[in-house]
Amino acid sequence: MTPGVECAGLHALIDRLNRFAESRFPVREVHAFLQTARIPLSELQPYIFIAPDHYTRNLIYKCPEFELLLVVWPPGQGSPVHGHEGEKCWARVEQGRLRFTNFREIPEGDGFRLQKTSEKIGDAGHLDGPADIHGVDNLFDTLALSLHVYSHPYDACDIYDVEANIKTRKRMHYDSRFGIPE
Ligand code: CSS
Ligand code: FE2
Repeated sequence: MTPGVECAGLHALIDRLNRFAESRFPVREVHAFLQTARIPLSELQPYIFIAPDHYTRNLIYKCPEFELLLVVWPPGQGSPVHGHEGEKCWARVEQGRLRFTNFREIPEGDGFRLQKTSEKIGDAGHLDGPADIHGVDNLFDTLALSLHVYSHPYDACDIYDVEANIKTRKRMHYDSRFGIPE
């Protein structure tokens, strides 16, 4: 194994995440681990479901404490700006490149406005998070894959209209679960 690489393979990753769950996902340790863990693309292959007109959410593992997803981003596709419900959320680019744009809510009158706080383009190996309010897009001409750890699992989030400064609730669904399309 390459020096500094802590685990190689989905099975070992999930084992380790289950151990982190016992200590409620300590952010620094989990972050450091996710920066070094490597998953062969061949192990992600069963979870790659491509829809030309939206990104797909593909569940790899789920327990009460966390879920692990592979998100598949065709060229030109992205997420709306969304919140992460105060959860601990990481996304790691496994293939291709993604843009991560972070925002925060600034109270204004009875409502809020969104302020952009940072923007980063990540290549394979880039780890984003823990995320709060952000948008993710694939601006590039190759398929991008990212591995997401959410603690705890969540199935609804706020979607922001950045121009109008409003947010709405959106329920999320999986495009596939455990390698089987929905
Ligand atoms: N949070 C989005 C992907 S961008 S991190 C989702 O789970 O659909
Ligand atoms: Fe997100």
